[in-house]
Amino acid sequence: MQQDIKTPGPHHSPTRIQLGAGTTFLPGKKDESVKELIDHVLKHGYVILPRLFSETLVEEAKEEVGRLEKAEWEGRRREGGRNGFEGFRTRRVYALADKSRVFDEFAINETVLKLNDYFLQENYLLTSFHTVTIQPGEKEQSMHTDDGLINLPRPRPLMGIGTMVALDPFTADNGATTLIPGSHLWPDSRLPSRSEMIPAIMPAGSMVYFLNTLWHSGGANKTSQPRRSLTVQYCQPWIRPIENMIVAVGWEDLDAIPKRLLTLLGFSLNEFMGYVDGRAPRTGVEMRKKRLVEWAVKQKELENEKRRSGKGKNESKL
Ligand SMILES: O=C(O)CCC(=O)C(=O)O
Repeated sequence: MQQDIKTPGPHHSPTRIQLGAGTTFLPGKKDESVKELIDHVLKHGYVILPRLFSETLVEEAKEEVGRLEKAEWEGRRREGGRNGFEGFRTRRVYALADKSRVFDEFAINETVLKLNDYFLQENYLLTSFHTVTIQPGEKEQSMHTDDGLINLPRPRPLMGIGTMVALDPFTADNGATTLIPGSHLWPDSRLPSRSEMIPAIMPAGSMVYFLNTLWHSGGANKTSQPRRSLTVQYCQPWIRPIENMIVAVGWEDLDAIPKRLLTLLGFSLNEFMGYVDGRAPRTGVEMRKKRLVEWAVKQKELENEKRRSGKGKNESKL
């Protein structure tokens, strides 16, 4: 694999584009088929992609969300998240890429990737992929930008893209994502107010696609039905350590590593950044280890079973 690794060299970057006083980015390839969508995002900071996903896929996804929520939430004392940001009446199933193959299409949709190819730099990454089910009675989430933890002044480089996929229709009453059109252009000195927010009303199967510098929030659910959705978020390719320390280090005996070093290696959180399945990375690693051991035992049993039945066949031939 060595030959695939490029050495750092001079960057022949295109000219950086600045959007108002809020956002800058290096434009990538502009596919003609998404030109109008790109123009909408440049002007408003977001675009709604109506009925991007088929009814069949949406139905399958809703069923799978139901299955995962049942597995993860039944018997829990909490009705929803651990804090106001997660939403006390909002259920999230994290690590979708690990738990099911039903959601894959939502992360690699051609139109979305074409938009990303323009707004993000080559080799961008998936940074968040989970369900967001806003249950009846949930309040509005606090207004935020998804790059809020990155302490750089505006206009600031675009760190990533956020998307919300409506599995149920998003309405003004059921908790549709609310956003402030044009707020990706604002300087740091301008703060958002609720009165400026509009709901991203869209039919099931649609997506709202937005820049990380856009002010938005989950809406309040005033209906009697949950608002089911997925969030798929992408980030710039350089938002990561040079060596992937978490994979580079064997997990067999992490306790042998000094705690301070473990923190530096990334077995730690920055606010909530760095979570694994919504938990601290060490907890995530222990879960994965347990699963690997169970898998290895099962493999061994299957091998033994095969050997036994093979032997049985030979015996019957004799
Ligand atoms: O649920 C939504 O509509 C938005 C959620 C959101 O912005 C977030 O959790 O960061």
